[in-house]
Amino acid sequence: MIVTLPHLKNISDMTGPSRAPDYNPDNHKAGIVHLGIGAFHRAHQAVMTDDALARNGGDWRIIAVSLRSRELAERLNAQNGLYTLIERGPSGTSARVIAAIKNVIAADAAATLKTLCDPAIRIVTLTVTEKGYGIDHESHMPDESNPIVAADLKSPHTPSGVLGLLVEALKRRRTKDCQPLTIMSCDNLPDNGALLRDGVVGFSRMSGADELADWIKDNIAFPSSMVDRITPASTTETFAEAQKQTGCDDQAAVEAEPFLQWVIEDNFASGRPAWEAGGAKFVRDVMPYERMKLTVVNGPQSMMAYAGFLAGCDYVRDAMADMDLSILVHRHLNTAAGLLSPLSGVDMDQYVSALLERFANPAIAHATYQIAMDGSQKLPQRIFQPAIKSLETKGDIRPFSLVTAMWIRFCMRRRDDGSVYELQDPRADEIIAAIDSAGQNASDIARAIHKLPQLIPTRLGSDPAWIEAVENALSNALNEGCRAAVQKEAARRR
Ligand code: CS2
Repeated sequence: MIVTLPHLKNISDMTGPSRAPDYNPDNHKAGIVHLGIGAFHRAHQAVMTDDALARNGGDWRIIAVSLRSRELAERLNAQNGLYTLIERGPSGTSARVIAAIKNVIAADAAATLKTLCDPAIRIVTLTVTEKGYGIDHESHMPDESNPIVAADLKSPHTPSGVLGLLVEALKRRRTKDCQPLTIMSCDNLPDNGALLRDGVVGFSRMSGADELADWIKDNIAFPSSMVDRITPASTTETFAEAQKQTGCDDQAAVEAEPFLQWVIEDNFASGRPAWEAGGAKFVRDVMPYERMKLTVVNGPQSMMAYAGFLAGCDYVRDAMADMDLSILVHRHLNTAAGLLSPLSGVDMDQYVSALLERFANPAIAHATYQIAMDGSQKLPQRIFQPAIKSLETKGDIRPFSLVTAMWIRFCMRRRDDGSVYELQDPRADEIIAAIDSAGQNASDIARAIHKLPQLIPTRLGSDPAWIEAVENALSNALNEGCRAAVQKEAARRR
């Protein structure tokens, strides 16, 4: 007999063991617009907002925006914004239903703009991924070669991209005399508050609105923030677990590890939810936390993504269970941690050992291919910056040159067993063209990639020791195979 479960639509529909929200969401209006409704947002900010609403109340529910795709937005709207968060740890699984999201705007720029201009909205948050801003990460200026930025600069009154929407909304809010807004990036980028502020101010100037640009600088808060939670893409197993936990069909469920960290610069223009209820930490300077996260958490993840994927490990937990890769993870972690200045309140040894357990979590299937996506946008802050620091302090550059070589090898889109896969990266065409025109030789390929503009810093590309290390690792991978190259590199550590 086939039993059809009800859709998760009302808290009263729930019948399973999952925790229900501890408040009545209907008693709270929206105060936040969130751009980018991916799994990361649903597994962190929405969760802490749920905690804040339960403990302190307030009109802080979230109107989320799906900038490009309609599917997930429609699913969430059909569920009144409700979804199940499944936490999978080594000692078990638990679930709770989150009610912080009021509704989702599905790929509708005009509706997004209108909502951004609603005087009740006091905070705009973003998780749009590293590539989603349309801002050059080096110069902090809008990237005019980005087609959406270019189109929005041409028609600033009908924007569809992040910068265009924010600037037009700020312009209209200013005329309406709305409360000043706080705009906060939650993406894995260093100094993400300053990056976004400079991008928004720069866009405003480039569209001819100098006075608005000055007003934005003086009136709008752009706090930086760092988020850490391992969140794999949802699968049919996520949805099956959500059914078990809630007794309802939930096609918007997400899963994550139990660990959750959010460090926020305490700089808000018109109030904020009591996110400390969910464990958020408010600090004056987020930068050291961000650097720690990018180099110690994300760096080794990228290593496992490229070396692990090519050596046959589909998930991070498989890479951690592999003797050679696990040696390389330890090496990378310790080298990266050694480059950081001590951070008050953080015991680095404990942080590192907790991290090793997080990576090895057998209950989380974090795909190496998922992390491998968008390497050109991730490696500068995760790998190249610490590599430069290592060079400058005469430290070990090999952990970083290995990731760089394995990333280049990954960009060749073929595993050693001949299986092919897609290179998902906004600069894929350029990277593939550089590799194809370089021929078969490791040194030629490595040099061609180093010549691509605004990718690998010249500080590295012009260093003979760095180039030699990348070429050697790439040559091992090409001549002996990726698995053998990983074994050889790990053997140096034994
Ligand atoms: C991962 C991150 O996909 C990726 O690039 O490295 O999403 C990572 O899992 C999170 O930053 C952990 O907080």
